[in-house]
Amino acid sequence: MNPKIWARLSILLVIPFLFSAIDLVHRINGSVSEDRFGYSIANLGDINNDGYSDFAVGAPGVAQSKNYKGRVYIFLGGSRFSGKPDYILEGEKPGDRFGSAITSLGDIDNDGYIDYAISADNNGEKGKNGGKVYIFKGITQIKSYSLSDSSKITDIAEYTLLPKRGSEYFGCSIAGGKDINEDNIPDLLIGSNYGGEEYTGIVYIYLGGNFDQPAKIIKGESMGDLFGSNVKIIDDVTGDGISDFFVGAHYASVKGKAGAGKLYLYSGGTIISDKPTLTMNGEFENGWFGYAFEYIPNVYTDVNYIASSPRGGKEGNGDVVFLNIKGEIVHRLLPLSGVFRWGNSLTFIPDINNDEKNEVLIGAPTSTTSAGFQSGIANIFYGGSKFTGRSDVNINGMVPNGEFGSSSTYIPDFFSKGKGIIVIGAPSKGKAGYIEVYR
Ligand SMILES: [Ca+2]
Ligand SMILES: [Ca+2]
Ligand SMILES: [Ca+2]
Ligand SMILES: [Ca+2]
Repeated sequence: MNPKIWARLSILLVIPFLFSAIDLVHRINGSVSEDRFGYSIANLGDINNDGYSDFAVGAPGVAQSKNYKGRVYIFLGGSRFSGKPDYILEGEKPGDRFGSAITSLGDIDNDGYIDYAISADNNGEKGKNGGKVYIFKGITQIKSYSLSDSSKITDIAEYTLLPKRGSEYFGCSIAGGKDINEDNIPDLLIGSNYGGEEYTGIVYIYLGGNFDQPAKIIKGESMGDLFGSNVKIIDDVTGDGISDFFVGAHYASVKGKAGAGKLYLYSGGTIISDKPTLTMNGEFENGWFGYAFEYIPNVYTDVNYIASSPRGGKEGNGDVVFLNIKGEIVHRLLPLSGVFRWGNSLTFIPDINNDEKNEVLIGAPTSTTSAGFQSGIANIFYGGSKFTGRSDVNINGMVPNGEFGSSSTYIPDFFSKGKGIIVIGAPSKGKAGYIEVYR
């Protein structure tokens, strides 16, 4: 064989193995102690309409902070990535926790620029800890904003949304970017986990880009359920072509077990029903089932969803289950020793090792590793035709109390079409948080 041809062939043979690993691109640190940088991470979509997806990292700070308002760092995608934020936004008042949750809204005004929402779940405008959500359109407004001058976040937000009363924690979760009522305009869900007349927790639904008032409110079942702690809009799973959505209530009682947790699936439609299509129940007292969940199509053949009880399992250090379309558990993955809060974050990742199966990331932020107490871990499982229960990539946190793996998100098309990144957050107790960016 011609040696030159042989050399080219071996490169072709090696490439698939190179793709099976992921590489650290940047580690990015927060700016001040207890900023909780990396508490929330969101794929915004393309907010500046340049073809590359952009992302945001929330650094909301701690509740009752006396001097820190909360910040959101926006990173624009492109063929070069410096690791420096392109924009930094700041909340209104100390203790607001601006950046507690962030979501893409899709292009609600159809101008080609993707829009997005940021919450401050401890904002006090409607009463202490009422919460507030800010809607931003594309990038034009934030270009005129600067932390160093007096410009306020309310001057550049297109709309601001408030709860009915104080103590709701309105915006503890937010989800948008997909159309749930078939009017071709993406919609917005806002969780208020102490909201409602009976303090069950509620979810506000804003439809069709109309933010004057919610089109609908869905309530939890019982007082203290923390219904709406987590919300997520997913592609259609009910077969009618309309996107559906999940709501978690991780403190709900199940058969007398306090804090076992519940997870509800609601069907999108021209009329959205209060009645969930599917209810999944936690099994462990104080296990917090429904704290994290994800729709994971085409990871394993028999699996549709992943959900966790991060304080469940026999030892209370977490339990992760894989469920089929009917919400039945088909696989269970228990944590290894030293792993805590197993399943605190769960993230769907489209195929990265080119085997035409998607992947899933499981974070366990209070795990103890060689880096120290509660340094945290993140494990990536490459999908396959068979469930093996073995993780393919293990990433350890770097610092004690870093809580690496608290949050994670996949950002598609960040470097170019088809070249995405995985961003993992370590909001860190007692110091500035950090994120790691992998490609
Ligand atoms: Ca962009
Ligand atoms: Ca837009
Ligand atoms: Ca809609
Ligand atoms: Ca549907």
